[in-house]
Amino acid sequence: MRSEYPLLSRIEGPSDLKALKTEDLPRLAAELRSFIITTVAKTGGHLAPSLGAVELGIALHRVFDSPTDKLIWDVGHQAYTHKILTGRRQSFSTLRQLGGISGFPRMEESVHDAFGVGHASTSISSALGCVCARDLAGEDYHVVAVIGDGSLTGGLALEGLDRGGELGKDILVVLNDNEMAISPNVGAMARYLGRLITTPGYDRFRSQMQELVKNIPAYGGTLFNLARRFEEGLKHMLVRGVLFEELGYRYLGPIDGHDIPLLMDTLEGIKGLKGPVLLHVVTKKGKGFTPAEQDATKFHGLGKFNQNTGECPKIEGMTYTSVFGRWVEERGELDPKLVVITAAMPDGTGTYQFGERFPDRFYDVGISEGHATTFSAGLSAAGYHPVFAVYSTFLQRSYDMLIHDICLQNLPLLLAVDRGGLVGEDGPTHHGLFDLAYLRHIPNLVLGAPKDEAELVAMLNAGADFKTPFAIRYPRGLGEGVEVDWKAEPTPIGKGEVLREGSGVAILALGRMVGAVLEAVEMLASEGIEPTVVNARWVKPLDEELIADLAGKYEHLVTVEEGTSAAGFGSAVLELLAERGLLNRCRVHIIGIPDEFIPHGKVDELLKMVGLDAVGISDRIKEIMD
Ligand SMILES: Cc1ncc(C[n+]2csc(CCOP(=O)(O)OP(=O)(O)O)c2C)c(N)n1
Repeated sequence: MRSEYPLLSRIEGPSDLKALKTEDLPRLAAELRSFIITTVAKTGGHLAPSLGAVELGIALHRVFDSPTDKLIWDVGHQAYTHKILTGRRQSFSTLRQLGGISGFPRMEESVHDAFGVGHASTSISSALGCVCARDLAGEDYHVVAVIGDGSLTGGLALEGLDRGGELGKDILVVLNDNEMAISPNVGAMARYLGRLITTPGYDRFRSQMQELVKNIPAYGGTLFNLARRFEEGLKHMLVRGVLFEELGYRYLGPIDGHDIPLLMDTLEGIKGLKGPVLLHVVTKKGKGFTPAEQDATKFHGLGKFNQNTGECPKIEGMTYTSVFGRWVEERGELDPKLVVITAAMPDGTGTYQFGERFPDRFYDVGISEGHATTFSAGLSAAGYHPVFAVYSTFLQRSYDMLIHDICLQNLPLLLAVDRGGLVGEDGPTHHGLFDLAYLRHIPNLVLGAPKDEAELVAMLNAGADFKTPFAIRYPRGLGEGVEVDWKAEPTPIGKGEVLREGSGVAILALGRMVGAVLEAVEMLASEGIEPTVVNARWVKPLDEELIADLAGKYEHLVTVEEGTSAAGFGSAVLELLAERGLLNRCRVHIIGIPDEFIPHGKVDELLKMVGLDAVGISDRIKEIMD
């Protein structure tokens, strides 16, 4: 630790924090900010959320006794201060790197990470579970859920809030309100929170009114009583946090979330209270780093950047996301019924420009993937053409809605499933590895994965006639650099593409694995192995005739996919061949993601680790041919 962090360098755990003088804590906050900025500039990470929660992290660890008291961070992208104060200062430089510490709290990483996170809106429910376990066991400790205003709009958070109010047990919910999700927060709850911050205080109003009526001599008493009744009605309009109060929480705040003494005093006071408490703190996302304060969306989560200017390295070429974004914009021009839905990810899914151009046909519904899916179903049932753009990992939240509200009713929609496959540094909470498995068995759904960005457009064109539920999954990051024809003929549904004829072994590859397989095949040439290579394109419907034909001709059929080996594309091939009685002639080998959670790291490193890079694939084929 360099001497520029004289206070921080003394902190190996919460007890060292407690040993500091209170008046030194603002200086510690400044050191933490500088340390976070310097590190994240090199590693990438969730900068703006964490800069906004520095004082909150300090105050919580000063007042509560982690790990006995449980601090549960929602999403966990704002928890860098918590990590640094709980023994991970020295390893912080390994943030999000392969083998290094995670960007999110993880129970296996530290006893201070009371719950593992990455997806939004889980904190209140998991905290309530801890609360009930504590009470059942007759133990005595505090449980605190820290949730952002964006995450509070998620249905799961509202369910947790509801249960917490009903149970009436001791729990503290700290609402970290910076008026932002990744983009500006949306929804009626966000509007309500905004009013709490800006409306004049109810308490002040009440005392002013009492003073007023008491000073009228003859009628003072009657008026006072009348006023009290009037007040009950007014309370609903003016009392701060009445929504939370009515749900059963004692609402405190809003208070300045950057004022450490105020935070500490308030938290100390809350420790003595019984029942559910909601403390509303107001923070500034990106606090202390001007570029992040000015553009909190860009600095929400990012790769390396210049810590002096905030500039990020330029990306050359188009990403799959940007190709989809441009396609949907062009299609919106041609199809007046096309509507686009995002769940709090207009930038991440590339739909932002569509929203700018067609605001009437664009819905950012906040962190509510389940709602987004059923909302799309409603739009579809009423004759519109919904395109729901969503990350694979977050679509997991919509599983029942996909079955019950979309596919069972056979309602046409286009699901643009972004971030399918390994996503890199965000790690296991964010990899999109389960989608092929959780989508392919749903009746009526068409499911494809393009080999490159040109095929993405052709597949989108195939889904754009809105005849059936239609999902296209594509990876994070740059495309393959091929030219895109925006008017491409629709990819024929259920038809694979033979890319190369060989002998002995046929490889069916899906999505960006096609490129890796073609590279592997080049390596195999020197070994005298000449596989046939097929771009499978569709997981559902499969190109049954092509696959059956290959099974008749080749001794080995290898499937390669960037998704779980269990229940994915390879399994579909295996099921088909078993059903047709073709497995006695041909052996099927499934290359995919093993039955384990894949850690964080660079995508290339992870692909190598799981054997899905060209070398790994060619080694497997060699083994098979031996
Ligand atoms: C279920 C789910 N949907 C979407 C996301 C992506 N996401 C990560 S953080 C975030 C915004 C969270 O906003 P808020 O809770 O207010 O925290 P802040 O970043 O403002 O501190 C979103 C949409 C997610 N992590 N989980």
